[in-house]
Amino acid sequence: MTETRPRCFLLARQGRDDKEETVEDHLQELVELARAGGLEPIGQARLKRATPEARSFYGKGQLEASSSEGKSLGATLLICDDELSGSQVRNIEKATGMSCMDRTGLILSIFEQRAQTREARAQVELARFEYELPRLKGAWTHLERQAGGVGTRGGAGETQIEVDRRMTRLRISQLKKELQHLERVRETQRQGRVPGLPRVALVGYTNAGKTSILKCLTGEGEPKDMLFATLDTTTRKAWLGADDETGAPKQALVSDTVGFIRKLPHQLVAAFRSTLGEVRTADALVVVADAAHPDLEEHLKIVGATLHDIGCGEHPRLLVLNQVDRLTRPRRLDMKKKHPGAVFSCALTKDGIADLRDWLCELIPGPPRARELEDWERPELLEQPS
Ligand SMILES: Nc1nc2c(ncn2[C@@H]2O[C@H](COP(=O)(O)OP(=O)(O)OP(=O)(O)O)[C@@H](O)[C@H]2O)c(=O)[nH]1
Ligand SMILES: [Mg+2]
Repeated sequence: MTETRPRCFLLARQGRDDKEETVEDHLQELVELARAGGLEPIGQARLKRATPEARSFYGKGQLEASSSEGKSLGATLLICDDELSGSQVRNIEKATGMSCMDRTGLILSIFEQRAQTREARAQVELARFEYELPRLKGAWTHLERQAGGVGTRGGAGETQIEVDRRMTRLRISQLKKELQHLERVRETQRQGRVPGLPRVALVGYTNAGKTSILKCLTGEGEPKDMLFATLDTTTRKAWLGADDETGAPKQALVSDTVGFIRKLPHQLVAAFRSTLGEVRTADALVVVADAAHPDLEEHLKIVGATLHDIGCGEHPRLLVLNQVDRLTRPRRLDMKKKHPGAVFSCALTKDGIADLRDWLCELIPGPPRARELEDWERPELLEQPS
């Protein structure tokens, strides 16, 4: 039996200063996000509009044209690349007779489908409630009425919308408490790790090859051609070589992490505080990027800005330009000029992984260097008490 996925039609606004190809690239990314969310994108439209329209964001005429094209192709859902308010979503649904979801809603639903561990589920649930809280208004306006002070409702005069907001806030504070507890557990685990091993986090745009690099370094990890395949942080020991003099193993703890994306919903960044704690507390970051992606430079900027937002702007880092097997030779040379400090890798053939190992080795502290003792440390110089 073949699985039928709900069909969707994608929309993105092109503002006065937006280039056509940029909006097309963003729509292409939305296609991949929709697929990752279990939907079947069947068409898309770039809607020119200098400024968003307050009621329906894209304007009635353009919406009518797009929705009838979508419906004729069997779509029941509109996915919008732009962030919409709750009332704009409802106005679009009313005007088109189709369901509507914005980019943040779609990313949240991918995370909801993928979250497996208790921590990831709690983080995603928290992000969902934070997203829904300001959108509750209106969803219940038809029910909004004064309610007397008995039962689950609060004091006299609390309206349905107030009850909903109160319940949502209550759940948000429960989830935050649960996450604080899980964060403490994580911190204890972190402290229990082998001391002295450098800790390195693999970070980068989603689908760049972080898990593939983890696999090259540690033999573990399941790469997938899919946005947000990894949600949970996995930490594994990587063997980097043996010390030339002592023969002792050189090792590092490498963490795979959730990918970043353009307009990563701020609710998710906040909710993934604890998971991203692995990045914050790492000794160094390995930024993995898909060198063959047409939007590489934009991806790098987004990764840089996201790292800055989560407080890792100053961490020592190495850029790994991965997937170089998909680059033509001239593009490769071009890129070497542009990013002279980067390691060029192919996770499929393990090309460049030795260079990455070398860099990681430099993070390993050598044996403590002999230093001259200061006077106060030399008992023979201390005056004997008389
Ligand atoms: N051709 C080629 N494909 C690669 C390379 N590295 C990874 N891939 C493929 O790219 C896809 C994504 O790889 P992942 O390692 O899962 O990427 P990720 O960064 O962990 O992605 P998320 O966890 O979804 O954010 C997979 O299909 C990999 O097989 C490479 O060097 N060359
Ligand atoms: Mg991954």
